[in-house]
Amino acid sequence: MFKKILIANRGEIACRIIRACREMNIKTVAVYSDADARALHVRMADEAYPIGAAPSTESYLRWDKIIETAKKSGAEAVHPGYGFLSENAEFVRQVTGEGITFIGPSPDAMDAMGGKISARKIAIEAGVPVVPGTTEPLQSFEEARAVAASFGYPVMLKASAGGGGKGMRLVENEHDLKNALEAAQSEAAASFGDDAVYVEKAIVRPRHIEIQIFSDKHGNHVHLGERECSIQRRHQKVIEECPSPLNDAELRRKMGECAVLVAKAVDYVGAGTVEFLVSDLDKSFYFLEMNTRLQVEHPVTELVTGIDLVREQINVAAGAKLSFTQEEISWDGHAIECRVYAEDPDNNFLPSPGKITRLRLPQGSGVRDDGGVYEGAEVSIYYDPMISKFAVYGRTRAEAIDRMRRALQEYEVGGIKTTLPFFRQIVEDAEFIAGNLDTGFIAAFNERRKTHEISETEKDMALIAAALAFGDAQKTSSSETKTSADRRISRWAIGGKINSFSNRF
Ligand code: MV4
Repeated sequence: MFKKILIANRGEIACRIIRACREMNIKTVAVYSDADARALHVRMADEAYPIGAAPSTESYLRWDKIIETAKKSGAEAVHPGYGFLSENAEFVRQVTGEGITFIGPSPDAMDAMGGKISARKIAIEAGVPVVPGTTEPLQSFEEARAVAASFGYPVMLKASAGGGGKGMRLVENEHDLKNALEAAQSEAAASFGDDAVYVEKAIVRPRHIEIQIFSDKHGNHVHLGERECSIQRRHQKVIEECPSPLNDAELRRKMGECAVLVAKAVDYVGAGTVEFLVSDLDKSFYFLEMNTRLQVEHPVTELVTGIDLVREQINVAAGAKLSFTQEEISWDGHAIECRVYAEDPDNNFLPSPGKITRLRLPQGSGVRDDGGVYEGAEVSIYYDPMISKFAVYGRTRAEAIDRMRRALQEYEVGGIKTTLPFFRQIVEDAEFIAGNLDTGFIAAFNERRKTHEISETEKDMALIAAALAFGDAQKTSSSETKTSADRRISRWAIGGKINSFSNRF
């Protein structure tokens, strides 16, 4: 077993990994940029080394400096976390070339799953369902028209060089195809310098459901169930849950088996996630891509299965067999994670960097906060604005939602704006509570929010009109008498509403 591990990351995930190492009595080495000199992960690690200036390209992406630090500190292994170099096959080759263990899959598995087209081909060969579509770029409008007609509308145009939804176009009928194709090609050329576009059958009301898999170096591959990740904003996950509200054991088994087939096909080692699109209409599911790293949202799987995924990563990297068999894995209860971003939900989620002047974390039963900040810490502009994520756990989804509501009442962050108020609205939303989630949830929620605000404003205006009319009536008909209590109550009630109205504008 390793005696010392270097964490090639920052923020909450670096802190999370350090905690697992501490529990395993493994020394930790942190690396940090100039902007992170006083960061929490630097304080928590046993040793910390500066590796460069604030921009990631001069620090957290500088694998030469990271490897140099690993050698200088005597770290026997490197944990990449997520993002940065976590899916960089060349980095893995450099690390292992120095006789240092990379805590994750092989570079070949990363390369195999790194490209959308190669990943799709592997899934097809493994017998895993993929979205009906062409993998080769369209050569003409005529070809696009013929292929779209063969799938039937709606279809989805996608940029071959794209990802994360960029360059995607939903086409409802043949009449819209030509313009949509030209728009998709020009956007792809502008965004990726490559105008190649392919077409797929569009999955209507898709859910994003992903399967956690785990493999060891002895050929064992298991799945740890699903995570519902449909609540996304601009293809960025916001709230994740385990299990999916679909909560269908047969669907979990089938998707889990498919995810394991993909892991086997690339001789996977370590923690990985296979993403699927699931139709909310008929629960058909389709392979999207595989992430060859630990994911931000891994805590909801840990809470429901009781397995510490980071501990398992370290054990597997050190050569141990998986500490569980597929049959030993069970799912109990329900977990929901909210990602706390330093963004202003009332200003189009613009980043809100600055000093955290107040931080009160939720505590008590069923609450877990994976944070990377502290009161007084600076949130900088250089890195992903997610400052922490908290997860709640309950025996049922309803209990977890009650706990999420309570935790949000306790959670306070001062000095910067965060997405907390946004979660406080979502947790009251009937569609969210009912588990009616698909990838269009946030767009629909924002519409509901707008109409709700309008109806609230209309109510306020009606109250103001009534107050003014009441005032006039009082002047003209002094003969009418109202008990003082009535008058006080009505004035107070109306006055209060007016105040709330005026406060809002
Ligand atoms: C789709 C789709 C519907 N049909 N493909 C968005 C980015 C990338 N992950 C794939 N995406 C989609 N591909 C077909 N054939 C709907 C989406 C999609 C989506 C998928 C997952 C999570 C959020 C999403 C938001 C919008 C669209």
